[in-house]
Amino acid sequence: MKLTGFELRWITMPLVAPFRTSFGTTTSREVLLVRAVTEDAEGWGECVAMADPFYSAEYAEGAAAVLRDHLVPALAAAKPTHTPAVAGALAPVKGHRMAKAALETAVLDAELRAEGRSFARELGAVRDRVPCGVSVGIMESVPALLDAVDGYLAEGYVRIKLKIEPGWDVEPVRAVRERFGDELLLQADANAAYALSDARHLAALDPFDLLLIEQPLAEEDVLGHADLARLIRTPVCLDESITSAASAAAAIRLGACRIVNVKPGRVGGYLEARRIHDVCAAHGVPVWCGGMLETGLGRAANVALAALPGFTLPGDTSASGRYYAADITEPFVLDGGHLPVPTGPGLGVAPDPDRLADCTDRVEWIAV
Ligand code: NPG
Repeated sequence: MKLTGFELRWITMPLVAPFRTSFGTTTSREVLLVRAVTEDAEGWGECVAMADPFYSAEYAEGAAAVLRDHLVPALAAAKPTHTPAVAGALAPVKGHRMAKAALETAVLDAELRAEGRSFARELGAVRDRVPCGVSVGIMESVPALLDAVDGYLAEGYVRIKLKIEPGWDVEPVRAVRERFGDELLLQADANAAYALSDARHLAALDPFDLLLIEQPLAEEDVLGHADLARLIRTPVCLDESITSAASAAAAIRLGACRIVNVKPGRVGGYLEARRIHDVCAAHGVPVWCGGMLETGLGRAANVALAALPGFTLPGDTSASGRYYAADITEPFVLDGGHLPVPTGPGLGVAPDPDRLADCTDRVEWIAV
């Protein structure tokens, strides 16, 4: 593998409907894409950083800056001959895992495309399709929420995740449970909107048999999650707090989570995501694949990861149409509540050139 250069590409994708979480409302996804060009192939990585630093400290313009000024130069100097060497070359740069993940994914995609191997095979996938859940944003009213959930269930989604925040938690969860019954796989995601002093209030979710409550407390508050886990019956799942395999191992040992949401972009890439899967599997901790409103590029890699054996819960790997009227790749379409795991070389999908041109705001080339 000989690197020629990297393209940073900013695209804007309007959402089919606004998506509200405890940290804000998104109406349009601004995505930073990285294209790696080698002598033999090209590959794509999608940076999951949002436009603003409200979900995490990282944000898209910051990711672009660290890629341009630090990460790409570090890679150019290290001249890695294969992808597993990339993380080591980038390690002197602290943090910036979303930027690192995009870079490593682009290099991995190029390497696998050149060798004719798929992401799924490389990561160790054991399934050819994965069951899909859907994340349902905070709504104006409970009737509007029930209509939205009804629509997603009609499309075939096998699990519903409700975004919650103080003032929008017990009532919507109760309404969905009562309307759709005990069989529905249901979970809630707080995106760090609560404090440990809310434990009694969160215990009011216990009767609704949620699969899990995701990231109720702040990202840094792993001990708080361990305390909370002793005060509520709903299993605690960590998202934002899990930044690496080491942090996953520590959280499990502390009793801070019984389930882990693995987001490759948040942890520095698919190879680290696989290590988190391995750590969790060794401890009997189920994992599932999270989502960050990815385009078809990021979705393809997530679906491949979700096909690993320890991913025993449905992920936020929804169809392209959940967020985008027109994806930049062939759309991922739900089939009986599942998405097919791509089998072609690399990610197994590629952007449609016209569609990509239509949504591109800016392109920058960095030779190495
Ligand atoms: O289906 O891609 C998806 C999105 C699922 O709810 C989802 N993601 O906190 O997990 C999350 C949330 C999120 C969205 C986080 C956007 C950050 C940005």
